[in-house]
Amino acid sequence: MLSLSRGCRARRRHRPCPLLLLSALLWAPALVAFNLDEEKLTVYSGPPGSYFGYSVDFYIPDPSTVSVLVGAPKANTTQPDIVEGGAVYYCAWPATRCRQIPFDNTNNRKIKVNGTREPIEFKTNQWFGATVKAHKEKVVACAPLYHWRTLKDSPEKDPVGTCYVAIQNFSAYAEYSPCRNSNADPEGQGFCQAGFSLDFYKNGDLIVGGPGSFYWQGQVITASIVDIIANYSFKDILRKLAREKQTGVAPPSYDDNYMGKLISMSVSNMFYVLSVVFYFQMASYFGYTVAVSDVNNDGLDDILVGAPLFMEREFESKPKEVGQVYLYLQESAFLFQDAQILTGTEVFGRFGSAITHLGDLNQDGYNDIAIGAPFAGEDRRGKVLIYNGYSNGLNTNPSQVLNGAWASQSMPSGFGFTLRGDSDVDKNDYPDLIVGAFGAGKAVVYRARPVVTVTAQLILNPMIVNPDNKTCLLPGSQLLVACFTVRVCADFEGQSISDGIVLKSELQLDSLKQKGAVKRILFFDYHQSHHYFSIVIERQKQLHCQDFLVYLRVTILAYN
Ligand SMILES: [Ca+2]
Ligand SMILES: [Ca+2]
Ligand SMILES: [Ca+2]
Repeated sequence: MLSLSRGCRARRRHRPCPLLLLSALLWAPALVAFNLDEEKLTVYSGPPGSYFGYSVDFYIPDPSTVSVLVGAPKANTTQPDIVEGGAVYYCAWPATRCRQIPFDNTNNRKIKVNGTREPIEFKTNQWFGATVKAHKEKVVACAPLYHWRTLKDSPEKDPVGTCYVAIQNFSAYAEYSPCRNSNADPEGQGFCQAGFSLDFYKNGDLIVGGPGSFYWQGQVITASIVDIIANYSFKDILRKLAREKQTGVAPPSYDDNYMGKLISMSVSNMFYVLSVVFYFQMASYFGYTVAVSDVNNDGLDDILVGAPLFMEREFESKPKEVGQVYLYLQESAFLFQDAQILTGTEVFGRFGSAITHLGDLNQDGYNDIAIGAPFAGEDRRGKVLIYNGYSNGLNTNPSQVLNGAWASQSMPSGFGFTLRGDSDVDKNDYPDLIVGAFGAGKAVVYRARPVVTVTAQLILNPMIVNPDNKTCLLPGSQLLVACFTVRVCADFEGQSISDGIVLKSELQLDSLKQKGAVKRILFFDYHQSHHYFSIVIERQKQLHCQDFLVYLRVTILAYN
């Protein structure tokens, strides 16, 4: 049976009587419930201090299997002599146990220089698992603070970053470090920090962000997973892939300019760089997060950009750091409207630290969005705000706010620092959401509940009541009264709802009469003007009706 907490949409059709106004209240779940279930959670935990939950993703190697990947960039591993190298955990669903994925079991590789062996790389504190992304059965995770010695005679430590790829259900692994090459130092790719950001194209090719290349101009590198795996050798530390593409160096005016900038790419086989399109407030961290989703359902992808350190200034008052998210609706190919702006409400809440596409959570045809404010809320527990799409963008008020469960201690829990949506873990055809809380070492899976759409109507028989046509004899009296039938009908529908529902209903007669005024119509059986009842509907789209006999009260009636 359906509980009232299920679902989120309801329609009602009323047919008012020409003489008397009736109303039926179906206790629409929209009034009491939200789409994401905050009670039946799955909470995964990692080792204390490991920053478990810093990155999260769904792992869907085939349509029947969904599990969760969680990065813990300060976790210890079995790698000999490596301290806090970082790890990625595989967490089956619905079980709550996780295990480390053995991307790399090795110590630092060494070379012989002048007869002595010295490390050529430095995996301690490399932040492996700061990013993790999956595409079907392929998984990539990166260590953006991985350093290597460079090829110079005098040893150096350049933070080039590195990534590891796993395929075939974690049966084969390969390393990919595109900035580990002879183009060293800050002016080259020595400070690249490859894997600081990470994604896949729809075709399964990899996109790696390296923000530190070319004096922090940053660069984007793409490669095919097939190429990364092919002929991979652990000993081959310098390796250039034939079909790899890298964005190059720009003029020095683009060096480290601190202004927000956004470079977006189409998710296709082609490699577009849309150029620097938007500039915003100094140091607002505009572009800290970017998400793509078609929120207004016009078939064109729209872009969301987070600026979690945005300062709001009101008149002469002190600026307040509240964070903002900008939604750019795409009007035609690569032409965007002015931004719709969502502003955080809590100072230092870091609204916009994470943004994720959720899919259509409430099944109204428009994609929905989750935005993290990881330092917001009581005791800085963190919040995640759900915004519903509609024909003109996003509703400015969140439809639901998820609150973190872990109070800030030595550090905030960071609930909402990472988000991942638009995958269905429990196979109920509704998309679910993972929220990371790395400060508390947690990752939480929220499942979306099915949506029930209810259609209800009132039908009067006869449609026009003649007060002089007194045909009903009131029980226990000799009085004849004018009477008629009120029929209440309802049906429901919804994806993945196989069982019946119970609608708790209230029927009010003469409902527009002011409170306390004498009602002109009463139920024949109860002599009251309102009645609570349940409508049991066993199947979808099956109209269920209930009849109630009512009568017109006679003014001089001495009936109590
Ligand atoms: Ca759109
Ligand atoms: Ca929606
Ligand atoms: Ca689901």
